[in-house]
Amino acid sequence: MRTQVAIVGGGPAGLLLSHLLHLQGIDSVVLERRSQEYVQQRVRAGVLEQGTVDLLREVGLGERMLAEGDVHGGVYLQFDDERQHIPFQELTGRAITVYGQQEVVRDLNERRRRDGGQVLFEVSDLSVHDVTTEHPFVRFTHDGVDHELRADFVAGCDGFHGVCREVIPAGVRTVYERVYPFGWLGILATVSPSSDELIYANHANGFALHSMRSATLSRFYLQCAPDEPIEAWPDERIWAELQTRLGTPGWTLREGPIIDKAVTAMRSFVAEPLRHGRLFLAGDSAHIVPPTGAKGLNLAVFDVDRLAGAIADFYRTGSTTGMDEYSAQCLRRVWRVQHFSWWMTSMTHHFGGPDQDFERRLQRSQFDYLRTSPAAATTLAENYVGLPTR
Ligand code: FAS
Ligand code: PHB
Repeated sequence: MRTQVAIVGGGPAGLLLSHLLHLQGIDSVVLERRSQEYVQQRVRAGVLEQGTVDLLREVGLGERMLAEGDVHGGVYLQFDDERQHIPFQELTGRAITVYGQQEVVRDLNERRRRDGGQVLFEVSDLSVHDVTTEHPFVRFTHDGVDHELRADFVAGCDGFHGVCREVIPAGVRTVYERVYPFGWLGILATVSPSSDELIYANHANGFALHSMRSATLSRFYLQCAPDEPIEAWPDERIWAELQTRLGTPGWTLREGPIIDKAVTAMRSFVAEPLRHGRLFLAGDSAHIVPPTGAKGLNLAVFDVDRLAGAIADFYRTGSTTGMDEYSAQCLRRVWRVQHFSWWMTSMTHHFGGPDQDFERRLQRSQFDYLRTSPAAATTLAENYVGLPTR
């Protein structure tokens, strides 16, 4: 098989890259390990930055997002039972859109199918070769048949647990990592949201987040132990803890059937560089942020927007400038987002340890500063809605 760009991974990064390249008349093949059903039902991100929304609309993927997504002009921060609003729209003129990652992935798959794109699901035994030559290739098995896909470039969009990052030799790759002493219990419930916008709460029992997917589907997260067995969280305990951590006088949290729950570990991770010869990493294959800043998906979109532009330049003009600058350009945004996500996590979670009382006093002061200082609130707002991407 032959193509121009071999894309490993059919998550949001890989599919969007394939679409952006298609719009520039560039061929690609997407190789995905899981089934289409699995990739489209996997509950992950829910918040789209202004820049992500603008890009998806520009490239013809805005129809359902604009019709079904929910535009939020702010977010609530809560310390114990004190809740305050951070008005993004007022402070920055920009907003976020709440629209599930599964929906974005579904729209992308539908559009690739409509445009005759090649997305192969359930591939296995995938390996990447010769990325430091002009003729890289990917070996894989599909429907029991072994294949060799030759390409000009390989895009590693295979997430944190993929194979592409490991292709960059240890001597070339530098890893920066922080693993947090807690995880998130993520819950999906068929009950209408009890808030018009997201609530991030720092309670003495730990962090809690009230998010949503639609007028009938709510999403919640609770700070828990990183390796917490899901059996430790029967539905009654989940609702009791959500009532406690999100509770504030005069406000009621509606309860309903829980249809999905899973525990996610929390880490900050960056692997540098994002390019090795003709292999380019994008999205979670190169960087992971704790989801407190709602940035992972948005960062993946930023990467592939940059990568598609760089590859299109090469085919159009022969220039390698965009490709040569790709890693540095992405890393500038990656580290800004890493800082913001770590800061949001540090401000709202319990780290335990001997000085946790001192830590909590600091968190309290941060909360009060955000309430009283427009400058501080603007810092949070402009990072949360996403700094301009162009
Ligand atoms: P993905 O992991 O989504 O996709 C990689 C794809 O590659 C997968 O489909 C995988 O099956 C495939 N793959 C892996 N190895 C392969 C191989 N060897 N061969 C072929 N295919 C292979 N981000 C936010 O912005 N907001 C949030 O609220 C948020 N919540 C999250 C909740 C959870 C539980 C998790 C885990 C992540 C969350 N994130 C959130 C981050 C998430 O959205 C990621 O940033 C986003 O999925 C990144 O997209 P990709 O880089 O495409 O990686
Ligand atoms: C979500 O809706 O899943 C979500 C929202 C905000 C976050 C993390 C997750 O910070």
